[in-house]
Amino acid sequence: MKRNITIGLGAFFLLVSCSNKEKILDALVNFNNSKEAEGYHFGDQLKLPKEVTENAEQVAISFGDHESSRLTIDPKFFTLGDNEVTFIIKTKNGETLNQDATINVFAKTPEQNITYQIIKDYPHDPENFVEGFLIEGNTVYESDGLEGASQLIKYTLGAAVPTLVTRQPAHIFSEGCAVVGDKIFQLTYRNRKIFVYDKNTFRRLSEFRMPKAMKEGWGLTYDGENLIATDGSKNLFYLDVNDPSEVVKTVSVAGNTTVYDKLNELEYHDGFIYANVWHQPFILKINPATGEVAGKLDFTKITEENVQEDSEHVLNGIAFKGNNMLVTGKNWPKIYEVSVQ
Ligand SMILES: [Ca+2]
Repeated sequence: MKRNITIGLGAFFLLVSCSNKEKILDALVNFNNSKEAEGYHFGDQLKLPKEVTENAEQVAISFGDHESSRLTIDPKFFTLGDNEVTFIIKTKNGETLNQDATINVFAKTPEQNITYQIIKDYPHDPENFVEGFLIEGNTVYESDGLEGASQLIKYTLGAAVPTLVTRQPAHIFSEGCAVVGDKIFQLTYRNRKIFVYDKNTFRRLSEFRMPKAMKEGWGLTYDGENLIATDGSKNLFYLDVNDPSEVVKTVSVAGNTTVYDKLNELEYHDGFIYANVWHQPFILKINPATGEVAGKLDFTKITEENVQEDSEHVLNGIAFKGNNMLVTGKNWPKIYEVSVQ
């Protein structure tokens, strides 16, 4: 009889423990889901539901390689945009519960809607799958992608015919490019190489390994001090111009209500970084000090006109001609000159 009572009690405690565990995790999941769209700002406290706090001895947030028991959106641990974390809860009855969550951290100030006027357009070779695009004076430097079709070209704005071309071997997929003095740097998509050319002759001068921290090579620009690269995430990677296999720092990007996870072609201009987002019809103006999106230019109309034939023919080219922006895309037949208001 005594044995049965023990088993009965054991089962009872097991049941209580199970339902307690479910109660804690359900409450945490509901809480995290409800906060995902709303997001947080740096300095905010995480006010976890009482089902968690009343039953927890300790709550920690794991970021994979590090952990924090402070339930604050501290920039020491969190980055702007989405943060994939795991809540680790030590319950009062000695259990450890894990729950994954996405915590979004947004910019404090809403991004400005930047107005513009298209004042002119120029021809662009619709064969070119643009991955890198910039202009110096009247000379356009363009890096075009796809395996078997990758090349670096230069041409005079207005004439789509290149004056200089260097093609890549078929297995190389070229991505963003940036001019630094007399050199031009060219990223590759998954070849994990960064090529350096003489910009006047396109003679290849050297190559570097892409930094391990970057998943892939996407966009590239130069701010006068560092190269800045994207890898298809929310991050801007600052690379040492003397050794671009070294990451100097990483800046994560987010808007006031939006996570931007696929930053692509870039252009540094007048203290800001301009980036387009893969498969989105707009260009972001990013404050490089914080990663906050300060403004946004909406190019829905020209994107719709150019994307009709193929959904991959997305906006992907930003350059500055003086203070006017030049915008183009993958296989677009035009380059648009935009006067930014
Ligand atoms: Ca560019």
